[in-house]
Amino acid sequence: MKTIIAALLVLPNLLLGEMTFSMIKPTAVQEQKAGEIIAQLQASGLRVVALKITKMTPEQADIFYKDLKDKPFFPELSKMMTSGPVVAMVLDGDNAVAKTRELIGPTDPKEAKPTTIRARFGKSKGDNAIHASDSVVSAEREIPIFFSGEEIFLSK
Ligand code: DAT
Ligand code: MG
Repeated sequence: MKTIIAALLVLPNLLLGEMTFSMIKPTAVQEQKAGEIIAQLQASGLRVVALKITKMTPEQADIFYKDLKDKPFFPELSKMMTSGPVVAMVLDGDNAVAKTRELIGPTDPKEAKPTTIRARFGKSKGDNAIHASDSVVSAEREIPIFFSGEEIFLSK
């Protein structure tokens, strides 16, 4: 019985791989950098399985950044994230969460390796070109804020 339950838990991961949520922020979208950023993600083997251009509402920003609501920079962050369209996506692949975090670099572009997306396209600690989920649990929370199941295309 235990073996069957374990197999059922492992099976979706074998079939689907790991998914993460990523979002290109308004300044990078405005500067027409979305194509280059997505190309860099795909070049590392991540698969784009959902994609949309959309504008976040302040209510969505409250939900999305719920853990940062009490931070002094939250009002500025919300204003920036709702200032123009974002490009939201779901990425699928082996270790998609850690791989995407590695590719984007640390929060502050000034501290990021030159080849990372934040070093290449980020302006500042807040306006840092791209978001990516920091864990599988975060990805599972963030993906449904932007995508319904029908908008995610996992078949190979
Ligand atoms: P990350 O996006 O690297 O996961 P985070 O989750 O700590 O970083 O914060 C979410 C976003 O909030 C981050 O991309 C930019 C903004 N932010 C974080 N710390 C900040 C700070 N000290 N000043 C301004 N903006 C900040
Ligand atoms: Mg984060």
